[in-house]
Amino acid sequence: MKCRKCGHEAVINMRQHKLALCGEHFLEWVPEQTQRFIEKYKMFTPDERVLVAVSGGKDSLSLWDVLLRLGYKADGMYIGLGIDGGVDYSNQSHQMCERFLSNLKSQMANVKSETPGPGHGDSGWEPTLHVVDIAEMYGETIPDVAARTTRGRSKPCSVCGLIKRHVMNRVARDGGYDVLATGHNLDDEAAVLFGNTLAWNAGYLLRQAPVLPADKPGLARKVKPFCRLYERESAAYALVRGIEYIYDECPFAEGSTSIAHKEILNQMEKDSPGTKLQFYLSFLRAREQGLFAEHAGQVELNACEKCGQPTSAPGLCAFCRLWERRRTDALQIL
Ligand code: Q46
Ligand code: ZN
Ligand code: ZN
Repeated sequence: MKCRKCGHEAVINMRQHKLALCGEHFLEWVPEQTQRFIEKYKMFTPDERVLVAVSGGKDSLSLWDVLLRLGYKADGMYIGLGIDGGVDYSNQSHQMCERFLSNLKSQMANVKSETPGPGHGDSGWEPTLHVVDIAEMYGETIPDVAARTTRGRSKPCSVCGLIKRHVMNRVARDGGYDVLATGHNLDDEAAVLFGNTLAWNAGYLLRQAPVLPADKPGLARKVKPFCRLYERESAAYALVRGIEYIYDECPFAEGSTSIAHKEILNQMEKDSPGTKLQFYLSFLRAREQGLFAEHAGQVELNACEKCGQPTSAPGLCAFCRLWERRRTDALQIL
C-alpha cells in the first residue's frame, strides 16, 4: 500500500476515507483534520485558553500533542483516581502524562513550531500539567468513595464520572480556562450514541455533541476535537509520533456496555467501512435539525450552595452530597 500523497510505503490505510498515508503525511493529516473540526463546530479560537483532560491514554495525549502542534495554548489536567487494579493503573497513567510533558518541553526548546497554526507567534508560554489527586484532596480514593455509597456499590464508574466532571469544571473555572477539551474519539462517541439510541434517551441524545456550551457563567465550554477521528487513527498517531501512553484500560472498564457496543460497531465497520462515521454524522445532522429538542424537557439549574457549580437539585450538588455524607458518617462514629 502506497501513500496517496508521496508514493512511499503507507503506515495506515483508512478504508472509510479511501486514503492510505505514510508516517510523515499521516502526522500532517491528523492536525489538519482536527483543525477542520475545531473550526467547523466552532470549538475555540486561537486566543482562547484550552484545558485538556489527560488520562495517560493514547487519545488524550495525542489530542494535547496535536493542539500544541497547531499552536493552541493548551494546558493539561490529570486527575489521580487512586485506582490500582493490580496494574498500578493510576500511578502509571500519571507518570505517562508527566513524561509526555517533559519530552514535549525538551522538543519545544529545540523546535519552536513545527506545523504553522493559528496560535503561533506567542513567546514565553509553556504548557503546564495540573494534577489533582482525589485522595490527597478529599481524603478518599475513587474505589473508597464508591464502596461507601449506594451510587457506586456495584461499580465505581458512576461516582468516578461525577467526581471527574466536578473536578474538571473546578480546575477550568479556577484557572480561567475558556474551554475544556477531552480526547473522546469517534469510536467512543458512536458507542455512546448506540447506547442512547437503544434506549431512545432524548435527554442524553440532546446533550451529546462536539461542543457543549457552558451551563452557567464561569464554567468552561466542553469540546471534543477528536470526535470524528477513529480510535485506530488516534492510536496510530501516538505510535508514529512516538508518544508513550498507558496501554491498559482502567480495570473497571472491563465488561462495560460501551465496550460491548464498540465491538458490535467494529463488526459492522469491518463489513462496511465508514459505518461508524455515517452513524455519528447522520445523528449530528438530525440533532441540528432539532429532532430531539422537543422531546427533552428543560432542566432548571441552580448553583450549589457549597461549591457554586450548577445542579438540578436545590441545596447541595451531587458531588458535595457525596462528601457531606462522609462527614455525617464520621460524626456519628465519634
Ligand atoms: S476511569 Fe472511572 Fe472510567 Fe475507570 S472507574 Fe470507570 S469511569 S472505567 S472512563
Ligand atoms: Zn507520504
Ligand atoms: Zn457542590
